[in-house]
Amino acid sequence: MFGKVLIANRGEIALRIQRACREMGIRTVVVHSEADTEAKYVKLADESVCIGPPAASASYLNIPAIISAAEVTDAEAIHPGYGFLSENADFADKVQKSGFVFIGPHPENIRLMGDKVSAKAAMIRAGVPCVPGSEGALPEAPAEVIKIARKVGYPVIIKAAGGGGGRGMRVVHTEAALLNAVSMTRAEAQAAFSNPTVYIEKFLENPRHIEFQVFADEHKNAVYLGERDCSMQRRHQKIIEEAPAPDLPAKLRERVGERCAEACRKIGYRGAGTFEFLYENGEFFFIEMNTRVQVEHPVTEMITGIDVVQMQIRIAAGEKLPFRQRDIEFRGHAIECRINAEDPYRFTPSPGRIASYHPPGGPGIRVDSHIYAGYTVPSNYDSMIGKLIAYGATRDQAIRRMRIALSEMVIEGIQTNIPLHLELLHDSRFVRGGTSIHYLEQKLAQENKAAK
Ligand code: MV4
Repeated sequence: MFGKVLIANRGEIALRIQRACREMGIRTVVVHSEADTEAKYVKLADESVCIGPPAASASYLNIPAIISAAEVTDAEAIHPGYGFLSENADFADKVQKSGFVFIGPHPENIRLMGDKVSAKAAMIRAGVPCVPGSEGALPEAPAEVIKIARKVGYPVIIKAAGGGGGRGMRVVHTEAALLNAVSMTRAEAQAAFSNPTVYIEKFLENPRHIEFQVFADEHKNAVYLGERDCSMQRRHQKIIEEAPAPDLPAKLRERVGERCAEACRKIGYRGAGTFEFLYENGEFFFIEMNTRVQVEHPVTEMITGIDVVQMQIRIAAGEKLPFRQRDIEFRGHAIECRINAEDPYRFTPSPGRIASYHPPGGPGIRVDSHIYAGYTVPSNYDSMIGKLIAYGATRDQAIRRMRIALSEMVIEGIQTNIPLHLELLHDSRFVRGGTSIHYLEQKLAQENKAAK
């Protein structure tokens, strides 16, 4: 096992990785920007290195500075967390070429999944069910584009190969709008990703977003750790996630999970990964694969008892998966609320000093957060300041515990989205379970109308 790991991230995930390392007896180095000098995980780390000014481009995205920090502190491995450089194949490459272990997949697998056209082609070959659409990249010839869209059937969605996570897409309802939409998406894709490649898919009107967590080691073993329902989102920002997905038949979970694990073996995947699907009318359609640990990993940890971050570190160190698929049991239900420093209804960021903080507790409650009373939430980064996770034997129990925890949680001095979460935990459609990816935006639009 490694003696020292460098954490190339900030906020709650930096603290989460640090806790995993501690438990494993690994010393930690944290790199931080000038805006994060006062952060709790910086003080708690065995060593810390300031790598630049607040702007992420000058610090958390500064590859040479991070690699230098690993060199001067003699770290053996680098954990990238999520966001920032976590899915940057060139970073993973440079980490390895500089003699460090990248705690994540092989760079080729990151690259494969970063290009959504090659990702989809690999998944089709591996037998993972995908959304019907163009076979690979859309050709240039207008007549060909029209032919493909007709065959797929309207409405269709044009997506950029370099996009993902909701960037670079356009829905098209009629043939009259098709060619213009394709050229606009191409132009935007060129500007945003330096890659004009686009592809086409059948547009699914009212799906749920369900993703499968997988793990693979360097010894050809791969397992799935069940799924998470992340449908409660606004503008591609998830706000509530849960595991298991409400009303998902066990047989279907098994069938799709096995396909994901098999795909990992086929592509020689290593480490943690997430297969994102749209789920509609009892069918799964692959859209993207994430090659990092995800924000919502705790709900998987709660229902499996497996420490996802420790597993990442063990696999990176070359260990075998310590379990087989049949050893993994899904038990109970877990819900995660992302706590954001923002106006709960206008969603404008609310950075600043936290005057007081009272975290909740009690049976089945977990708080993953780096905040404390007196901490100043910087304005330079994402507004997520922590995650509240509730576990219960049943979904109903998890909901009841989450309501209590939210009502106990006090964060003063800044605005947070706790009031929105409280409202959602009492929303009859959420309580019933299985709402679509459009539910929250539709609910907010309704409430806005009612207020006017
Ligand atoms: C789609 C879709 C409907 N049909 N693809 C958005 C983020 C990116 N990961 C893929 N996305 C979508 N792809 C087809 N063929 C609808 C979305 C989508 C979405 C997906 C997951 C979670 C939230 C979403 C919000 C809007 C649109």
